[in-house]
Amino acid sequence: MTIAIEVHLDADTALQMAADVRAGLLAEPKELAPKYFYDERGSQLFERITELEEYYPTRAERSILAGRSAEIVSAAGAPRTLVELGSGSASKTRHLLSAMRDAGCLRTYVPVDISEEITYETAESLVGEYPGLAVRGLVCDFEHHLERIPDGAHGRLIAFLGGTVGNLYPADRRAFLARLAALMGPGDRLLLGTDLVKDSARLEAAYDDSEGVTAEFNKNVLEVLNRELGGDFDLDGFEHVARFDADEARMDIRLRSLAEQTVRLDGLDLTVGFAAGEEMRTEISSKFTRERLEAVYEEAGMAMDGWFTDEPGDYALSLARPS
Ligand code: SAH
Ligand code: AVI
Repeated sequence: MTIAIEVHLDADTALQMAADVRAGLLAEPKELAPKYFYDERGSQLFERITELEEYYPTRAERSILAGRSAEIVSAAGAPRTLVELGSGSASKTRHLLSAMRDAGCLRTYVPVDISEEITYETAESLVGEYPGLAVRGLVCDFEHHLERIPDGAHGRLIAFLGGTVGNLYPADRRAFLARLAALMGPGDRLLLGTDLVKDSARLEAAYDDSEGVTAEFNKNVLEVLNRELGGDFDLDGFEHVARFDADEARMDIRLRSLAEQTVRLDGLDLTVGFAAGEEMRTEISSKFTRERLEAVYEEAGMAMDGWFTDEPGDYALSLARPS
């Protein structure tokens, strides 16, 4: 079989979501985890974000992959398996897959994503585009199910693109990368996409676009809570807020309550109040420098092995090995 997809979104995942959301809504200030953005509509909205003029990271990463995938694949030791964490539509991944095919090493692609629909669609398109490719997908939460990633006897390239690592809080990121390092064999390499620190006006425009797509993406998390947890959030009762926090070097994305209001979530048997102007954080998006990333790798038990940026220096892909 060329496509095999394991789904690990089970009763435990639903319980985990319920527990996370309850804790986040009862916290001070309130907070939701960004992984809950990505239902089918959330994935589609993210795809629209990647096409926006203001949202440069996707274009920047694509330009690096378009120019340097052959070099990356060779530096990674011509691996037979490409594992991709948070694969989504894998639109930029084609450059890596094509470079692996051209190097004669491509055998298996392992997309790992929490969003079921987009993972099936991506797997189907890719087997059509790369004859002979085996796709072994995992629909799961990569923060909980990393150990389910299949072993690769001939080395794996583990790609984590798009800057999604920046959506993890520092403590979660540390734990996640340390677990990943522990799973990597000496022949495995991580290819990590990270957005770089830059002018705050450009960053804020990238996360608050003029067409309002990012605002819609942000508010979609309330739709997810309404559907999955029997909530009655009124999406018009909240506005999108995106600020660059220079001290933490990260975008801080929130929903601000436009009025005093009460929200009921039957699935949690919970009623929460929002004050007028109260903000609930829905996402962070950390921005890096090379030095900071080297330190991030070191504390996770990895070492940087390669550094590739786009022409203006907006975005970086780095290779890392377990140390
Ligand atoms: N790699 C793509 C998509 C980035 S969007 C790109 O660069 O354009 C982030 C992706 O990560 C989404 O597809 C989302 O569903 C997935 N994702 C977010 N949190 C996740 C988690 N905890 N476990 C698995 N997938 C996750
Ligand atoms: C997926 N992730 C890297 C995006 C980012 O840039 O942090 C998600 C996003 N949020 C708002 N716009 C894009």
